[in-house]
Amino acid sequence: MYGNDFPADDTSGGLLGEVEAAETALREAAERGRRGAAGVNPAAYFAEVIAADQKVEPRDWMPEAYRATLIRQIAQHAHSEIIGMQPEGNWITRAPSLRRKAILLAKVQDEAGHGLYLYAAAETLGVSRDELVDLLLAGRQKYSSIFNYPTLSWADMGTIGWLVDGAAIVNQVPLCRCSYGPYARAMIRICKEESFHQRQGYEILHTLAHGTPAQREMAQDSVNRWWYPSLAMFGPPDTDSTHSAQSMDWKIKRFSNDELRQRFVDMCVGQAEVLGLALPDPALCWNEERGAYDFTQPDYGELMQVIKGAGPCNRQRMEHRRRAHREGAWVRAAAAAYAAKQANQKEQANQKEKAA
Ligand code: FAQ
Repeated sequence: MYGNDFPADDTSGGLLGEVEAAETALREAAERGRRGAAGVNPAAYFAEVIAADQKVEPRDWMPEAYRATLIRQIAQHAHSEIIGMQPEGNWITRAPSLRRKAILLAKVQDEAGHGLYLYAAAETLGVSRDELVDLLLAGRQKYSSIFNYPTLSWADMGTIGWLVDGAAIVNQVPLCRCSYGPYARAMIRICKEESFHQRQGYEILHTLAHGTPAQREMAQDSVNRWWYPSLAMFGPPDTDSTHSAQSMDWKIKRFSNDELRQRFVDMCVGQAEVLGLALPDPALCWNEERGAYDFTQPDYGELMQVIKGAGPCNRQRMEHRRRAHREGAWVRAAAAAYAAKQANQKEQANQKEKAA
């Protein structure tokens, strides 16, 4: 399923089939219904649900650490989608044609939508979107390292789609089988949209790679800059990953950071060949024994620096987000006033109906 012989129109390496399987499993789990809810020890029931590969739902008892892990991961994921709009937003006004502009605009809007689904999934755990946004703005929650790198050329729009959305898909398809129902359901829809995002990026790069020498050079330069940061998106190596073991026991994560990174590399090699672009790793070579590619690991020291806030664009990204939040205050106030007015009108209409 993760091999290189994907059909030409499926640059996600056939992963969409896995999304559909997860969707069917979710439906079947819902149909089977919940067993033994009444009078059962809640911790035992939680363990049973996890062991049976069923879904934990918001109304269910869950260990506080499970809840906290989910809030941390889903919030980080939501913030990534919202901050992730900035590097591409930078190129909307400079897209080379109306067609490219319309597509990029739609993609960036999708990212806002993904952020909203994810904040809504996090809210089912008893935390409000406002609280999560405040934590991000106060620098107390993270977002993905990848969005702290600059977008220097139009080719970066192609590479972000191919590599960044590609890495996101490899990471997120297993999350469609996450043990927490609202997160798993949000991920199904997100992965379907990410697949389109990846294809549009691949198509931009394919066009550039088969264009003029200058366009080809721009595409190669872009792949050279984004390759290692994309590998780093999967997180620290398994030996340094603080949360993986527990998250895998709880079936929040289904694969370790290194397993997913390897899948991504194995998927990209064949795709780079079709593009006619080189991956910037002289050590990349097929290992017959492992049935996988050997590759140079990203610089994890750099990843930690970026996570701590010292990446090339961390300051700029956060300043922009804080400014946008400040400048959007009147929109939030207007929306709240409108909602209150509507609720008031509805209440008055109800009372009138009762009195009549
Ligand atoms: N960046 O113990 P682990 C996208 C932190 S969405 C920043 O391995 P875990 C769509 C980690 O939080 C991209 N921080 O952690 C798009 C933890 O810190 P803490 C976002 C990172 O959670 C495309 C510490 O390091 N995707 O791209 C990173 O088990 C194009 C130790 O790490 C998701 O969020 C990193 N790269 O595994 C949008 C997917 N890696 O909290 C726009 C969901 C690690 O202890 C344009 N998240 N850290 O202080 C996950 O799958 C996981 O959270 C991992 C990390 C795999 C990211």
